[in-house]
Amino acid sequence: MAKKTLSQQQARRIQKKQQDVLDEKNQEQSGIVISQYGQTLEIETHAAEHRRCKQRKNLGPIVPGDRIRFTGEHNDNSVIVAVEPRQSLLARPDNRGRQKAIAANLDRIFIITAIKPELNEGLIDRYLVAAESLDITPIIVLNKIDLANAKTQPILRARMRIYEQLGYTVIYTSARQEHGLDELLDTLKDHASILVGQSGVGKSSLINALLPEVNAEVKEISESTGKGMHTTSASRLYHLPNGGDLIDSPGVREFGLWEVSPEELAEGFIEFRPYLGRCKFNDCQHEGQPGCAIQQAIDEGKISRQRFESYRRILASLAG
Ligand SMILES: Nc1nc2c(ncn2[C@@H]2O[C@H](COP(=O)(O)OP(=O)(O)O)[C@@H](O)[C@H]2O)c(=O)[nH]1
Ligand SMILES: [Mg+2]
Ligand SMILES: [Zn+2]
Repeated sequence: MAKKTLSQQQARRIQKKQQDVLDEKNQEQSGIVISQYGQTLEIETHAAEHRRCKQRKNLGPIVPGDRIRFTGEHNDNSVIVAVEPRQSLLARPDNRGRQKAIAANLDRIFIITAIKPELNEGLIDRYLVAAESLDITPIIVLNKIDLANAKTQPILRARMRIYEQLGYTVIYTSARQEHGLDELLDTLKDHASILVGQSGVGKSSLINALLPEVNAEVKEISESTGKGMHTTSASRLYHLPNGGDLIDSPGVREFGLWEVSPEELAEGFIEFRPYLGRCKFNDCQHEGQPGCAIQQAIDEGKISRQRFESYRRILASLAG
């Protein structure tokens, strides 16, 4: 059989195609995704210019915080052609239970708590587990410190000490009295962060205090329930005045526990880590089984009972 050879015309066509690919590569620029509205993405170019882009097919979801490469010169011809590998990806189940990407490349999760609605360690522990399972550094914020008085202040500090002793940073703020905001800004500086926490703790108020341009909707706490209402709109990446980025994602702010396995849950209690895998039985449930290393650590005061009880409660809720 005659060997198949390329006609000169075919060869020229292939050469041209290769040249087109090269040209396109040379025209590629890098940018960061600011926001996403359906098929359209708003990106920021290296020159800090904002641009509307389409995305090439098969790139999958592209979300705020994504580092991307794009081609084109203006809003009408710009196309995202590649997404850089992500350091982290925050996702949550949508109403059909499928994982929906929310934000990329976050490296800090600020867990916002308050004095009203009442401080709830169980919720803090859930958020800590979620952050630890994503390998994103959690920071705990106790907001509305203006509501504390000489009597309650030391009690609150003592309750937060358990977290400080675990090595977590705790920041005391008042969005209302603009207290602790400099410390908050310092901790946000040079990081990509998101604020999470129960409805009504003051997330929107803090975002407004940090980023006046955002104008997040502050909801009056309903008198009867002590809780705020939910609002949702698109997530967006903001640059903080002192450096660092804050991704504001109203839908995810109130989001509780990302899906974790029982193993991830135990790993998410960082003080358990040295003892995991050291129980006598491989399948130890840490519920009074003989030779339980976790139980021994509790008895020796190395793991607090409060945290262990919290672990048990979350474990029970996962099974349900
Ligand atoms: N006393 C006090 N109230 C605050 C503070 N921050 C927010 N609030 C109030 O708490 C309520 C809920 O605030 P919001 O920012 O909407 O909470 P979000 O649901 O977490 O976004 C509003 O009535 C705010 O005015 C604070 O530092 N001190
Ligand atoms: Mg809010
Ligand atoms: Zn055990």
